[in-house]
Amino acid sequence: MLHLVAFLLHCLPLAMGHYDICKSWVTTDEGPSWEFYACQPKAMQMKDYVTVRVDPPGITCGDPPERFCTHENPYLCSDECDASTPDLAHPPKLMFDKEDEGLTTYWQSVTWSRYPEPLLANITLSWNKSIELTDDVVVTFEYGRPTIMMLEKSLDNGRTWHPYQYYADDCMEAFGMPARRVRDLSTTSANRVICTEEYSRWVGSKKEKNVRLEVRDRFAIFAGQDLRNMDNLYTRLESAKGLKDFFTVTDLRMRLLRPALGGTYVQRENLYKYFYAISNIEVTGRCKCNLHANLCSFKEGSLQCECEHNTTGQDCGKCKKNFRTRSWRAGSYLPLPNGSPNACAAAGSAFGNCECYGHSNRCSYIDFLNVVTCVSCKHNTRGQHCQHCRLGFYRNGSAELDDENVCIECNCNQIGSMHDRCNETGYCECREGATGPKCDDCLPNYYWRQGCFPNVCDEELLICQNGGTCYQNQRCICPDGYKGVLCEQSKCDSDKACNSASSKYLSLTTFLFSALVLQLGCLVDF
Ligand SMILES: *[C@@H]1O[C@H](CO)[C@@H](O)[C@H](O)[C@H]1NC(C)=O
Ligand SMILES: *[C@@H]1O[C@H](CO)[C@@H](O)[C@H](O)[C@H]1NC(C)=O
Ligand SMILES: *[C@@H]1O[C@H](CO)[C@@H](O)[C@H](O)[C@H]1NC(C)=O
Ligand SMILES: *[C@@H]1O[C@H](CO)[C@@H](O)[C@H](O)[C@H]1NC(C)=O
Ligand SMILES: *[C@@H]1O[C@H](CO)[C@@H](O)[C@H](O)[C@H]1NC(C)=O
Ligand SMILES: [Ca+2]
Repeated sequence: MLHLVAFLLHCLPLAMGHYDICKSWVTTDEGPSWEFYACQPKAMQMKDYVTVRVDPPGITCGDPPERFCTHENPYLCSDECDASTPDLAHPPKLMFDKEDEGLTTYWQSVTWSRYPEPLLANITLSWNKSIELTDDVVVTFEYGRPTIMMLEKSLDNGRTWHPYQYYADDCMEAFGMPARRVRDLSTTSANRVICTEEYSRWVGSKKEKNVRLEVRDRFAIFAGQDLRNMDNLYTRLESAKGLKDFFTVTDLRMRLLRPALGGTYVQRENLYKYFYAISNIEVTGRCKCNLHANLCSFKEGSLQCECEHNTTGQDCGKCKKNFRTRSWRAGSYLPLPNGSPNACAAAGSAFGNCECYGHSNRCSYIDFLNVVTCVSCKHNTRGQHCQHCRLGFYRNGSAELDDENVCIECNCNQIGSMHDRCNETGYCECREGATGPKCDDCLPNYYWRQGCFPNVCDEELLICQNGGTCYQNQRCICPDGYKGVLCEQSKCDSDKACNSASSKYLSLTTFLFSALVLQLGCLVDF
């Protein structure tokens, strides 16, 4: 018996916080049943599942063939890179291959023949799947590490990018940032993006080849050296905002900004020794499955969580059909040691038949109506089952009823529309003169000015007269001497004291005309 206790005591800490099983068959007082736990897949070598892209095109050496030499042997430039000869080619895939013992294989860039134009290269690693880093990212450079580079990450399959870490032999000069070390970060700054000088200084190309993103050292801030106190790390990952996301990526991008210089300034007369060469990129991580899967498989070219807890999706990010009584939630590492599965529940399992399509976690019984109804419908839904859209929203035709995007805001133009409701296809009800789905346009012959107003003037029917010009359909700008909405009225007709230039001219013509009439009158008289 004592032995058994000792055995259990010994084993318990090991079993703690592993999160490696999603469920187990247990016997309780009410008979045997499944018990569910938060679970996650094992960490893997993620380089086996990566697709790589090297930019710009033509940055890989060997096409055309090119000579190069090393910082150690700068005057023996007899090495050759030739893409058409397998032994002399250095394609990108050699950053991820399994190397035979003693044989280093590497991707290599062209040399810096265009100096002083910078030698820039991007290496983008994509997984088409969110993964959580569990160990350092280690990039191995042959022939010296870059003197300036940076690492970027994406969380949305490459749509947006964020800096991850900066590397330079002089951080202030290269990036305007003070040099920091991850070891000096504290619990409140564990997810800070830093610039480090540790991996960029010249120490000889054979001595130190690796550039790291220190994931372990950041974990150690919480879990201690040797990562003994993982429970504390898991607790922090749940509670510290942004910490989990810091270690999550779908893509990584290395931006190589300046190659190794051999510890001195650039020697223009021998540019054959400046280039990048990477023999290995180690990325250790696990599929992000939101603690709903302990297996992740590679299917049809993509990683995919094998979801449990009645969840589904590439990251187990939603509930399976017919299991959407509650909103989906990620599993939690807490409480220790087994966490909470936060499983999706079948319709009808909680409150009779009250389906809320995943827009509410709560139902309530309304006594006098004798109905069960969903409470606090989210995602802009309303109704007994959260099956309608709130006022001012309309149904998204391409979304299922249990989709978070099921209701789309009407977005009616406040001035152009009668109210902020819209019909089932998103059309708002417009005030007179306004048009367009959102009533933010004007009908022909109307102009927009805090609403639609009928044109005062235009180029067709309501043309400004007497040389007037139409200002934004709002009014005619009349020349001197004319007035009226369309400048149709001469000021002289009503105003006896015409003293502008044009009215003088007019009076002159009137005078001449009268004189002519007088003369004609004389002629007729004869
Ligand atoms: C590398 O990627 C960045 C964006 O992350 C882009 O601005 C830059 O132009 C790229 N450089 C090359 C050489 O393709
Ligand atoms: C990315 O993964 C999704 C989901 O597995 C898949 O449908 C899609 O085809 C993949 N895209 C690429 C470019 O591999
Ligand atoms: C998921 O649904 C199945 C029925 O299809 C049920 O047997 C199982 O217990 C459910 N799992 C969880 C975690 O709720
Ligand atoms: C409608 O729903 C689909 C599916 O979820 C979503 O991709 C799309 O963005 C939604 N449309 C709008 C306008 O929100
Ligand atoms: C919504 O209103 C627009 C414009 O009045 C109309 O074309 C459309 O058919 C209406 N949709 C529905 C579902 O009534
Ligand atoms: Ca290699």
